[in-house]
Parts: sequence; structure tokens; C-alpha cells
Amino acid sequence: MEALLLNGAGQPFASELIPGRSYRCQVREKIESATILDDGLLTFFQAPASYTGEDILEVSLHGNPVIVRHFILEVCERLRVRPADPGEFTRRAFHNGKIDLLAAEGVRRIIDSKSIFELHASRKLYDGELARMISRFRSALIHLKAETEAEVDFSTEDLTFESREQLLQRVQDLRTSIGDILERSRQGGRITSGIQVALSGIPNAGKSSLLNKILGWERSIVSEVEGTTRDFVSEEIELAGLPVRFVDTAGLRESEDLVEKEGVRRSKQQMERSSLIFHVCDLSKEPYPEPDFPAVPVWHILNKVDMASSQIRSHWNDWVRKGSNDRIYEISCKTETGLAELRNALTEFLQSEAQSVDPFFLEERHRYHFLQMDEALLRLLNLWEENAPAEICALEIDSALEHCGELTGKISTEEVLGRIFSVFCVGK
Ligand SMILES: Nc1nc2c(ncn2[C@@H]2O[C@H](COP(=O)(O)OP(=O)(O)OP(=O)(O)O)[C@@H](O)[C@H]2O)c(=O)[nH]1
Ligand SMILES: [Mg+2]
Repeated sequence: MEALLLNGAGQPFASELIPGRSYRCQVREKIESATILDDGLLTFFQAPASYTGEDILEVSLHGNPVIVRHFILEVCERLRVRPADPGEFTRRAFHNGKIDLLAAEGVRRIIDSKSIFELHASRKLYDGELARMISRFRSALIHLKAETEAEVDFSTEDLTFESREQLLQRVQDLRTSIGDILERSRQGGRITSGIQVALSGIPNAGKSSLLNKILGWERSIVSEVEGTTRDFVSEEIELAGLPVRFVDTAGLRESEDLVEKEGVRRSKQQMERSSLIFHVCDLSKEPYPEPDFPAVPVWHILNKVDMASSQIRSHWNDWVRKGSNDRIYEISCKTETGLAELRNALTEFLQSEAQSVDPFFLEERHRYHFLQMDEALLRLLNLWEENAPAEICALEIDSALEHCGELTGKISTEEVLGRIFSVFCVGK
């Protein structure tokens, strides 16, 4: 180590590094050569006060792949250390009891978060919000089990246990809490996976022009030919801290052309999946009948206001549907009139969407265990109803407890751990 890593003065490091302090270091091309390839920082974290709970020597180099490759080939080789596997540091932290499995999953979600909203939800996972909920479930289940076992042990003696009604109520409450968690995650997941805004309208209205204006780059092909966009084109950006997916769709019209027909079918499908529809209208024409929209807010975007007489504008304003959630904006993609107002209104809409939803989500794995827990509790209720022996009832409580353990990683198999950590990036 000392021969390969030199301090800022070009001297080998003294053998004692003070934990938590960073040292400047230089990486030479070869031990014997004086050619310096990179300057970096060396930090020593002493067990157990480190990320993994083990001694860690962290070398920070410039992220150039050539430097990193050289470091791995020359330096790591000689030090007889190997590059870490994906997620290995977090896996070690988990095995050494520094974090539970939920927090480990939180680390990955933090790294992969695509919006502030998702980051908030990931932080909660990392900080233990779900772990605390599960711990409350576990205590309630253990209490339930103790009551059931007491029934077995002392069933012939005259002792007062919690009444069956009280126990039934407790199980019902647990099932309600599971339902609430699943619903919260469904809501949060809807936002995390992106709020979709569909741009729809007749051919040539300016849908693709508007998409490009919103994104700030020429994502979609714009032309005066009707039916330019045939398949939908989507792009995700972050607005108001939320991931928003804009979908530019094929112009809606009756067509005999098979490809265009399929495009229109897909347009309708995308509209149904959207939280908001921008109905782009062509102000260079007199009002025409609007398509059927699914039951989501529709904003009528009266485009090409630069070409429209005040008469046509008033015709259009009288014409469009005015449901309680619907709005009208006049814009021009050509002169950019009204685009700033539209953007501000969209930001406000997204903020109010986000405020109504709690940043919270469950991984597929979590959902599975919660559902299994719920099923075990449902079976328990049925068994009680049939007056099944208490020993049999206790098995269902055990099953629910097992799922609690698997959620936090108290009970885990190599296969499950492999699946979780393999999707991490190297270095975490
Ligand atoms: N004058 C004027 N022309 C516009 C405006 N917006 C779009 N256009 C023109 O209208 C034509 C159609 O625009 P597109 O954005 O391709 O329309 P579209 O709705 O995506 O059309 P399809 O993909 O065929 O359904 C192009 O020639 C644009 O340059 C505008 O605000 N003013
Ligand atoms: Mg188009």
C-alpha cells in the first residue's frame, strides 16, 4: 500500500492513519516510476464506525474510467484486493447489523430516485418508517400469539383471557392497517411512476410543437402534413419535484389507413392512463366537434392564437367543454404567447396533486409479504369462526410473524438477498 499510494509530498503514508481524516494521495503509474497518474483522497474509517461496520480505506479518485481501470489492474492487484460486487458494501452493512433489509432497499431507491417526491419516499424507507410500522405489527402479533397460547395452556382453568371479541377486533384492526398501507403505497406509487399528461387533438393542431416547447428541445417531428405523429412519443421530465411523463399522440381522426388507425387506438389508450389531458385545438380553423375524453381533467389548449381572428377566438371559447376541472388556455407555439402561463398553471396543478399524496411506496417484495400476512390473518379469523383448536390457530399467527421477519430481513435466504443486492450499482 505505502509503496503504491503516496501522500501529497510524494512520500509513502505513515502506517498509522487517523480514522475519519482525509489525506491527499497520489497514484503512480508503476511503483518504480515517478509518473503520477492522479491525485486523490484517502480516508480511513475504523470499525465499527463505518458504513459496513468493518475497517474501510476509501480512495477517492477522479472518475475517469482510465484512471479507475489502472487503479484496479495495478494497485488493487498488488494489494490483493478485488473490486466490490454490486451492492456489496450495503450487503456487508446488512450482514454486520448496521442496517436492516428495508434500509438497504432504501439506499438503492435513494440512488435511483428520479424526482424529489421519490427521494422523500426513499428517505422514509431508509430512515425506518416502514420498519417501525412492521415492528408494531410484530408486537401486536406476538401479543395475539401469547393470548392464543394462554388459551391452550390454561384452557381448563378458570382464568380470564381477552374475550374472543376483543381478539377478533385486534385482528380486524391489523387487517385494516395492512389495507391502509397498501392503499398509501398505491397512491404514492402512482406519483412515483410519473404523472402522465397526454397531448391529444386533431391532426396538425400543434401537439408535437407543444411537446417540444414544453421539453425545450425538438423531441417530436413537426410538419404541416396531417398525421405526422403516428405512434405516441413520450418523454419524462421533472416538474415541481415530480416526474411528469408527457405523451404526444397521433392526431385523432377517422382513417382507413391501418397504421394510422392503430395510432389512434394507442392515443385513446394513453389518454385513459393520464392524469391530465391537454386537448390541443387548432385556432386556424372554426370550432369542430371534440373527441370523447375519459373522466380526467381536460385543459383545452387553443393553439395558433397568432393566426386567429378575435371572432374565431370567441367562437372557440364558447364552444369547448367546460366541466368543473376543465380549463382553457390560449397559446401560440410559434410566437410562444401564453406558454409561460400554461407552464405555471401546470406546475400549480402538479403541486396540488403531490400535496394530496403522501410520499410513500412499497417494493413488490413488501407488497407480497403484506398480502401474505393479510391472508394468514383472514385464515385465522375463519379458523376462530369454526372454533378450530388453538394450536392450529397459532400456526397462522406464526405464518404472519414469519412474513414480518422476512420484510425486515430477520429471516432471509441467500436467494432473496441476491435478488435485492444484485440490482445495486458497484460501489454501494
Ligand atoms: N402559425 C402557427 N403554426 C403552428 C403553431 N403550432 C404549430 N404550428 C404548425 O402547425 C403544423 C402542425 O404542427 P404539429 O406540431 O406537427 O401538429 P400535430 O398536432 O403534432 O400534428 P399530427 O402529428 O399530424 O397529429 C406545423 O406546420 C407547425 O409548424 C402555432 O402556434 N402557430
Ligand atoms: Mg404530431
